[in-house]
Amino acid sequence: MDLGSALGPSVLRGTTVGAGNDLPSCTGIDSEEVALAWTAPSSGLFRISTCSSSYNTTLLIAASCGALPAGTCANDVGNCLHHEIVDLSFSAGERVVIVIDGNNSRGPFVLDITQR
Ligand SMILES: [Ca+2]
Ligand SMILES: [Ca+2]
Repeated sequence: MDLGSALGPSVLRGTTVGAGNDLPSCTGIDSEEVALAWTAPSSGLFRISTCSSSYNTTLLIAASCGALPAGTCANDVGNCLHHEIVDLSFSAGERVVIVIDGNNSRGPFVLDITQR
């Protein structure tokens, strides 16, 4: 799925249940995941968060699908229990892949992408 340059809290709600386990989780024990493309609308610092999700998420942000599993990996990062809060700088028009995976866990997720 391509999110375009969408921004905001709850930019995408979904579930990893039934999404298939096609990509390795960057930490812990692997689970089903959802992979998204996103393009930075402007240059600057952005916060990518699964803080409002309902299971033990992991986040992997990579330059492309071909680059996986290399990328910025987060599990229980950002003082949000088992969810993730990651701040990254992007250039305007930079396209990245966001993988919402789980640490031996799957369920409903809420993805927030906000500019800092
Ligand atoms: Ca996975
Ligand atoms: Ca986690």
